[in-house]
Amino acid sequence: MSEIQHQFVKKILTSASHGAYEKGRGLAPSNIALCKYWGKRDTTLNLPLNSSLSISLGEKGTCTQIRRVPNDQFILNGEPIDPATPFAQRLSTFLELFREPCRAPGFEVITDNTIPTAAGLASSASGYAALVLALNDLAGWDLPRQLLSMLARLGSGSASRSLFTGFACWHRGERADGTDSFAEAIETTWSDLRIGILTLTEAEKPVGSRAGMQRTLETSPRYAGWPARAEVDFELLQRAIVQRDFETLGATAEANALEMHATMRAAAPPLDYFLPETRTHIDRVQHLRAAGLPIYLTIDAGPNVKLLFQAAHTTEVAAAFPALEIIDPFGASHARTP
Ligand code: 2P0
Repeated sequence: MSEIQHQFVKKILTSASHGAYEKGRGLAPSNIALCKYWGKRDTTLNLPLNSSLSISLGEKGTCTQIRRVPNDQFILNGEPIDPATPFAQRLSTFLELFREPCRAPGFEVITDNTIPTAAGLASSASGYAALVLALNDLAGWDLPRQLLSMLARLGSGSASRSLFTGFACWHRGERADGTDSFAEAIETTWSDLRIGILTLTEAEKPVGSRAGMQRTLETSPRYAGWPARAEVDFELLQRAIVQRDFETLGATAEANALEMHATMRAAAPPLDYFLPETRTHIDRVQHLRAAGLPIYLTIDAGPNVKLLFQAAHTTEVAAAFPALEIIDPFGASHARTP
């Protein structure tokens, strides 16, 4: 990791307490962006070109336990990870930032995901958020979540939003030093909102988000319009949440996702994350809506489709999509952010 990143971490940790415990633990939900993050203004500090807004996926996410050991050891879903894999290398590089502050030559990281890794269900988001929470616990920093969101951001941009349950927004910020690019919760609940997940494949995507967004930014002629468009959607979504305006929420999220994919497809070489079934599902959702069912969709950097609908329509939506996994993001069993 670069000196700039080390300095950034140092700055964030100036307000940290010091406890130093034997073990740390962190739990973070996955999140789905309704206004997508796609493109960076700074790749070192992971600063985005546009603000983004997400909803967390209840109990779907990552649980991570961490302790100090002489050399890094990673266990993912019960399986030891070969240190030579890109996954382990990215993790070790990120942990470089925390060896000195945690007085740890190495870290044992035991991580359990309840979502497939790298299948477009934002596992890097919950992964880096849970890791930062575990580090905060291990070192007794007792940092507020907004500051933790900036540390998680260095691991993966979307991880900044996974520090929160329910709706979260990640502000793009203006400053070059990255200190105003943080995420925070939108303090509200929307009890009849439902998310449906249509998992078409759990296979790893051919182009990761990081490389994909960079390619889009550098080569897609449509990208010039993206940051301003996303800021408009960000505002529309915030208003829709306050006003409980489901139609605006759904329509804005769907249009935002389809614009992101159109922008990616205009890249050179084109970036197309869809499978034929993805297109079939998009048609299906749009036909059902034209026939009067209030249902919308969003799609991340992968082929899987996520539906947005209200509890009153669960029976019709489940009948139309029998393989659907339905999530109640504000359900009573989901702990709220402390
Ligand atoms: C999002 N995605 O807002 C968008 C929509 C995927 C599609 O954030 O380079 O893994 O680690 O900051 O966070 C995925 O990008 O990228 C992502 P990095 P990240 O959820």
